[in-house]
Amino acid sequence: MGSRLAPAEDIGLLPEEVEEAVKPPPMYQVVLLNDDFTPMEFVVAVLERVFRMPHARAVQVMLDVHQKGRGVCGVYTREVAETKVSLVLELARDNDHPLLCVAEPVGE
Ligand code: TYC
Repeated sequence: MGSRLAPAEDIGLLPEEVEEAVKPPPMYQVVLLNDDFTPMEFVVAVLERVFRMPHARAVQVMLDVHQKGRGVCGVYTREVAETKVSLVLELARDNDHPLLCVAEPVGE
């Protein structure tokens, strides 16, 4: 049959499994929470390092969180979002800061 791919049903996939396989994955936003103790420069450094933000953007996001209480740092697949949350919490704990960060499904 030349180089054509087998139809999904020929390799044992049910229509709903095909549907699931081609759907884009659910996305999660990583949200940074404000607190009264974590130094601003530390938050900026975390945003630069973990979320690869340029300095000016990191300052802007930090100030936004400082003023509004929370802010989205980025949107990722679940595993990547959870890894970024763990990295932020580890950096915060290693430096004795109470900085908090959570991942939540987009659209909640
Ligand atoms: N509110 C902190 C301060 O005044 C700064 C801060 C910003 C802390 C953002 C956490 O996610 C945060 N030092």
